[in-house]
Amino acid sequence: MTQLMGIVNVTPDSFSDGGRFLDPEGAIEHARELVAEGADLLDVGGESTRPGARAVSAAEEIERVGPVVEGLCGPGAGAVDVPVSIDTAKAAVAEVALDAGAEMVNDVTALRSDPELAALCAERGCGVVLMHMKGTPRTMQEAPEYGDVVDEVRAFLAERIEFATARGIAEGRIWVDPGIGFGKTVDHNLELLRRLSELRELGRPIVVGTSRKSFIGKLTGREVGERLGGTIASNVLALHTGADVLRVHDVAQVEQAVRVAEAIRGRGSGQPGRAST
Ligand code: HH2
Repeated sequence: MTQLMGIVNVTPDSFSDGGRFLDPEGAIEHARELVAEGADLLDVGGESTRPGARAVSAAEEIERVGPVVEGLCGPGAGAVDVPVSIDTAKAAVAEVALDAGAEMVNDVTALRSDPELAALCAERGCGVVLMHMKGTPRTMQEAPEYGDVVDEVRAFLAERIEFATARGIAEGRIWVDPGIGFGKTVDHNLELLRRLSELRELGRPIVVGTSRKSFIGKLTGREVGERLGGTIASNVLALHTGADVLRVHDVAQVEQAVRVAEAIRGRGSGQPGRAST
């Protein structure tokens, strides 16, 4: 059953919702709405990865996400009953979030930027999302080139799985993600979405994040706030070609689309399932 990962950006500059949920109460309220709409897990992030975004110190990131993860993981009234993932590449941030009750680390650099992060994840036994990115957020959209994009992404993810397991992270805790929009042209993104099933050879659940991304804008001419149709189309097709987890902003709308798509595919009862991280 496809799971929906609701996006909770606690940033001033995320590409689609920067500044909307910068105060902890607002972010917690928004996250609770996403759960009510059908999110199976929440991904809380305190640093934008959009091209050109300002780098944030660990202290600043902790200040943003710490209270939100604490609020969502309880024991207070704001707590949710779905797992919380922390979207960070920094061990210091991940540690605070895991201490507060997060169960998963979503690292868009696939354990390449902070040498401490793999050991922390191994020690805590948390889930880990390993995402493909070519270059860094600052440079990634400068004419990215691949031989065969799917082969390269698959080889990269296979190497990162090996890296993670060699450092003591249980393979069963790892999810992989082709990193839609991270160092890819529109055609690279489309090729990856079309051939997602080839990443199934890795034997790990596949996360896909297309929500409101610029390739949808380039294909449709729509501004970031008007990309729901393209977001739904790309998520429905991603689930058809092999995605297990869809990372989205618009949970209610994508959840409805996923239910119908799954019913047509005959892949489940149409009821969203609970996440197991
Ligand atoms: N995309 C974004 C951030 N984190 N993590 C995974 N695993 N996969 C993704 O595709 C992915 C991700 C970018 O989206 P968003 O969080 O909305 O924007 P920003 O990075 O500007 O906060």
